[in-house]
Amino acid sequence: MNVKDRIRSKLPEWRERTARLVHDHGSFKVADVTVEQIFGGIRGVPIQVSDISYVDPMEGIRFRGYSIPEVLKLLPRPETGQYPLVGGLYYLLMTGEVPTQEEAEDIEVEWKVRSNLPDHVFQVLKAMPRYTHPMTLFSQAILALQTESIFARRYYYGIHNKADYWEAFLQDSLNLTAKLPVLAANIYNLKYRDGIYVNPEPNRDWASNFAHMIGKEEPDYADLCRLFFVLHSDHEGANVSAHASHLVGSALADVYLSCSAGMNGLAGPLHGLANQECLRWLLKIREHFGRVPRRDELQVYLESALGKNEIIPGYGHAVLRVTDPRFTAQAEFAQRFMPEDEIFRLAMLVFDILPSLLIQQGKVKNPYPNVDAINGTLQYHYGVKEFDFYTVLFGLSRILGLTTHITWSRILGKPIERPKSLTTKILEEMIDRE
Ligand code: FAM
Repeated sequence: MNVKDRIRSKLPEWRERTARLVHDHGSFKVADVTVEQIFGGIRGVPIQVSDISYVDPMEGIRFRGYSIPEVLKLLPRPETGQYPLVGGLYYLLMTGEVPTQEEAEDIEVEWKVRSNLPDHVFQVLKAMPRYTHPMTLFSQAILALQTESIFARRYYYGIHNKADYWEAFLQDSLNLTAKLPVLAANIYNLKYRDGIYVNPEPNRDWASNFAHMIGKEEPDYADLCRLFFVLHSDHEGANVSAHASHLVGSALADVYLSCSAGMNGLAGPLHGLANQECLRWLLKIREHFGRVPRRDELQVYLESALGKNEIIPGYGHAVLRVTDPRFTAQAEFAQRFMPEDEIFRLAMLVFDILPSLLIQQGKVKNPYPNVDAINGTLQYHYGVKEFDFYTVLFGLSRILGLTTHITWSRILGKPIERPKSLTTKILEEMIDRE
């Protein structure tokens, strides 16, 4: 398998680089931590090193050093599509190299071969009440798949050379990611299409198979899936879902246990659920006016909302200080494929007016849109109108990043995480002693 060989060829260099940093500069102080940061969600405190992706405040995410426009330009595409093969993106994340067409297609083939789901997974899901949130089903399904973990089995039977763990983690990562489209699509079908079960087709790529299995056959929607799954695949190593899965994995929990944990974090309303709020807000504006408002009408509406200290969904970011390039990439898609869509026009009108109002208000650190300001708009246009499902789409993509982080953590032999907690009294005494 090419991806495994490519990773293997890079191991010595990366292991040596990490070991040298710890050996030569182990006592170098990276940061101080303030009381405010401890009580404020450890905001901004560097807690780990990960080379899969990095969010630059002024530029947005870079995957293995490549910006979003570069990734969209450089990655190989399918014959029938205009956006990259997700298999190529996975190759880039895993190896750090832009794949050739053949290398990208190799991953797609690996995924096809590994895509079958054991029967018990949907038996578990079908036993759940109908009103179960699709993210709960998604996380449960990943947990149910843990029965298939190659690492868990090998560890039980005694692979004790730490330097070899990563190979089993890579196998588990490929197996889990291969099953995600059929898993997510059939959760959609279970929830919203009377429980029909659709199998993947051998001649389709990972993303277009997902589109096919949820019954969306427009070629544009397959391209939107490719774009969406590439854009959401990673957002460096310290956000809630990435850190949750990294933490669980540090106890040598396998890929399934770790990714299920990551998905439980993503299911929180402050993380992955935000995208549905944004679409709901845009629809509320359209309903308020009975149509897309004129510019002057929207300006008054937004001024009034900010006057009442309302939070505008889809705007602001904890790290970014510019328009999220993932927003821009999806806006360009919409401009090309659905320029007349009413909700898209409304989203762009908000984009035109709101940043300067937020700047005038002077509170928000980033007055520009994040990716959630447009995600739902595009899905809604293509008839994926079940808001609850949007976070599963996000999760399906994000596991590409999570599995890469976990595999590389094992490659680099990262230890179990064990930060320290203090009591309030100890903290007060520390301050008094200063
Ligand atoms: N509309 C109005 N006011 C906002 C705002 C917005 N979109 N975003 C931040 N503010 C306010 C915020 O309430 C705070 O006010 P107070 O000082 O009165 O408490 C002030 O601006 C400073 O906040 P900040 O430091 O700029 O933002 P944070 O880093 O604390 O929070 C976000 C970042 C993303 C949680 C925040 O901007 C927000 O709630 N945005 C709307 C929800 C959203 O779009 N979430 C999706 C985030 C996305 F990137 C993701 O993770 N999926």
